[in-house]
Amino acid sequence: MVHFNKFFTSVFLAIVYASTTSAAPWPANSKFGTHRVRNISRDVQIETFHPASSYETFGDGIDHPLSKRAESNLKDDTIAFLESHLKISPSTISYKSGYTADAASHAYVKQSHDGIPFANAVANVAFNKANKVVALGSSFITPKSIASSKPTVALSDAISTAEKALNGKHNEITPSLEYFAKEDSSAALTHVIQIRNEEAGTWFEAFVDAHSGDVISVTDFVAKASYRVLPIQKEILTQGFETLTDPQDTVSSPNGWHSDGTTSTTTTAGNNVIAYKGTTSSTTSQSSTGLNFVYTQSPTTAPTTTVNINAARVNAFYVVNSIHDISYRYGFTEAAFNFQTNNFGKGGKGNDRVTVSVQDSAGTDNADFSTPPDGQSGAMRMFLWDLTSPGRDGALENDIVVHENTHGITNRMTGGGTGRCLQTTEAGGMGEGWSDAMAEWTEHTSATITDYVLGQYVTNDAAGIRTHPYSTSATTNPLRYSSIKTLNEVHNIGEVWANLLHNVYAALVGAHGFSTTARTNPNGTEGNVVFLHLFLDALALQPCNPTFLTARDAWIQADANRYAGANKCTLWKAFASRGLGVNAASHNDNTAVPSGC
Ligand SMILES: *[C@@H]1O[C@H](CO)[C@@H](O)[C@H](O)[C@H]1NC(C)=O
Ligand SMILES: *[C@@H]1O[C@H](CO)[C@@H](O)[C@H](O)[C@H]1NC(C)=O
Ligand SMILES: [Ca+2]
Ligand SMILES: [Zn+2]
Repeated sequence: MVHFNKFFTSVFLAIVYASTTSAAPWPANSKFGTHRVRNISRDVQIETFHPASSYETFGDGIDHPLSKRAESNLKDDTIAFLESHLKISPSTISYKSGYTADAASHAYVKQSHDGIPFANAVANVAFNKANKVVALGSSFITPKSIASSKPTVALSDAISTAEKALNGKHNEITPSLEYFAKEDSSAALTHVIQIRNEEAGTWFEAFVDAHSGDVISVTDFVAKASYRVLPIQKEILTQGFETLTDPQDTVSSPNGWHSDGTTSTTTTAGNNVIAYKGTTSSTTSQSSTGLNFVYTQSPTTAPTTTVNINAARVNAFYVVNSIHDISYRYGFTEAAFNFQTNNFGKGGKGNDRVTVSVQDSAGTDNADFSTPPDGQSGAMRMFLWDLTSPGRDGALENDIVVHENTHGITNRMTGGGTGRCLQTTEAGGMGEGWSDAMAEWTEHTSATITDYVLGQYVTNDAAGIRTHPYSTSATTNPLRYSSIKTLNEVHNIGEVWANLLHNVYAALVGAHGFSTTARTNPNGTEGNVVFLHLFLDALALQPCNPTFLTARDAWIQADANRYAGANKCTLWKAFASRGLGVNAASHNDNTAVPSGC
């Protein structure tokens, strides 16, 4: 559901806000799991609706109607299970995608009518290695009314409406026709059209009602960073540069970082990533033959000097490739909708390597990442920071690059590669949290759990860009599940989730120790290995637009699938320690753990 609140003067603006807040008898946080309010431009505000996902997890698993078949078939098994479990006709389901990973198989399904899929009424089913059903997330609806499947508004008219409403241009992606479940339980038929404005840094998917011509919802593919900056000049040391030889992991990147199997380069462009400035032809070339990219950054000169631009492109190329390789080892593969030009016949859609625009001129003191669906490149933009003299380059702060890159992982792995499943306020907030948690994971070097701070280099501030360090101390970081009630901005909500995950990480490393080879060896039993497995496994298991509660349940189920529940109590205790215990609900804390823990 969309409200276009046009406010042309600040007086009118105040009225609009006053009326929307006073009209609602419930607190703002009650809508975090199903809605999101976005400011499209200065005078347009949109509130979108996403049907709540129900979520069931089944521990060791339950049977489905085709369990007894000798040969399992993910698609058939999924349809048969949904038909029997949800008591629905197979004609109302369309299978979208699925894949088999090492701990579970995942299938993503859409509700459909007259052969036309629903955009936002989706389900995901997971099977364990014994071919039993272990999780079902579903936002299927029982529509009160369904619009005719024959559009009466022409696509060209829908495109101009969307371009005007979202202040951008339709891109080259062919629009689709999809049903859209509305808040009043009716189903609208919509033209789905991508609208982009590179200058303004926006990239939307508009749902234009194919009978009324109204824009009724949007997907926002951009996860914006918004950093709390403190313009205080303090002396902190930048971490020293090193020249690494052959950092690529050839299990994850079989042709290395500079070849897609057909074309080889000697620049910061390859199968997983292209790092450039201004235009994609402006990459960094090797500094000497043999793929050497040795450009020594000069901290005393402006980031825009040639050597510093090269250092930035090389560092961003290195970090994004490294995250590709690490996350690949833990399950973000071609079939799981990752970002690669060539998928080497291993499933998923290719031609979607990450594009990294360093020193992008569209902004300062920030960065962002857009995640369109599988088959379209993820787009990272790194900006310069102007809080110091000379300024600093976000592409040289690894935790910011990792944070942005992780938006691509979470948006692709949740809901089966659509880029549509972290759209509510609560799910978007967790998106920020996972990004911080991944940045933290990459920076740990031993079993000692230290507090974690993000963004100190660009701000030149030891306190970094978040309100608190992530910490096992509730004094250092008092954030709990219930803190969400008074927060309404995704990065602030994300801090609650990242701090929960920091405590989960500490508990797992406390129980199982630390592996120094975790980045390339996912087979270890150590706590940091276990943490990253559960992190990625849970993304694929959780429902579209997860809440803190369903995301937690997905971690518990991920542990059941991969480790037979060996970490169940460790996980519950860590979640419960910050209010996300078994009886937590509606952003109210609970510290209970299951009996036996
Ligand atoms: C949208 O803009 C209004 C007015 O500038 C501001 O008060 C509000 O916090 C913004 N909301 C979001 C979600 O950014
Ligand atoms: C991890 O285990 C798998 C399956 O046994 C094996 O193929 C792979 O080589 C192992 N990886 C490492 C890095 O030891
Ligand atoms: Ca892909
Ligand atoms: Zn972010």
